[in-house]
Amino acid sequence: MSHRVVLAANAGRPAEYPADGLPEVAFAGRSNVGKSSLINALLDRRRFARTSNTPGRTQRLHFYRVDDRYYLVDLPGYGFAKVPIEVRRAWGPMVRTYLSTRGPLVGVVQVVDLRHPPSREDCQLADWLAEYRIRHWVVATKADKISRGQWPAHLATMAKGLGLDAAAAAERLFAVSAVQRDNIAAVAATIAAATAGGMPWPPTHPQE
Ligand SMILES: Nc1nc2c(ncn2[C@@H]2O[C@H](COP(=O)(O)OP(=O)(O)OP(=O)(O)O)[C@@H](O)[C@H]2O)c(=O)[nH]1
Ligand SMILES: [Mg+2]
Repeated sequence: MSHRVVLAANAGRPAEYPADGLPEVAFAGRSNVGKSSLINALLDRRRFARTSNTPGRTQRLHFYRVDDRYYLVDLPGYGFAKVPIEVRRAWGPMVRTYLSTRGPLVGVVQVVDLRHPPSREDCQLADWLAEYRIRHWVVATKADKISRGQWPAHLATMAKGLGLDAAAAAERLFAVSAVQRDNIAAVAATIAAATAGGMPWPPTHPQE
């Protein structure tokens, strides 16, 4: 299915965010982890959200309006040593301001690398999302880079590191490949349900 996608805003501060009140889902994670590639895969676009081999390319909040129904927001990445220090300093306030104040935000997709255990910053982001009581999915990407047989063990490490119990992991943790499109449809369906208001939050099972 082809979506109508518009880059509606490239924002640094709240005054620059869209003001039409459409629901939105944001994508957060380490620089170069594959956030923009995941957004492109979800939108079925090859190069809509800008991807690159240069870490830290996405340094503002990019609001993509989809079918005039909701936004996907590409947040700046964190924690890459090659990103200039002034960019790294700006990241925390920019993202925290967004997460703590954004009314139309219905959930955050935390993008992590399936190959590696979560970093300290990944855990910090998960903590912030819990603190702000924001709906939270974990998408472990680049799954094509390890064999399928290794996925369950890597997913278990990810769940444990980010404090997801078995029920939460079953519901909210996905292994995907943006390149091979593994599980992209499942993530797209989850986002569609959330932006249509069809999912209760907090989830019904107790959280750790
Ligand atoms: N093999 C493989 N490579 C991927 C996948 N997703 C992204 N990549 C590659 O990872 C690199 C970074 O991808 P981006 O989507 O630009 O990452 P990002 O998180 O948006 O990075 P910043 O904007 O710098 O924060 C690119 O070279 C992508 O082609 C995937 O699922 N599989
Ligand atoms: Mg990007």
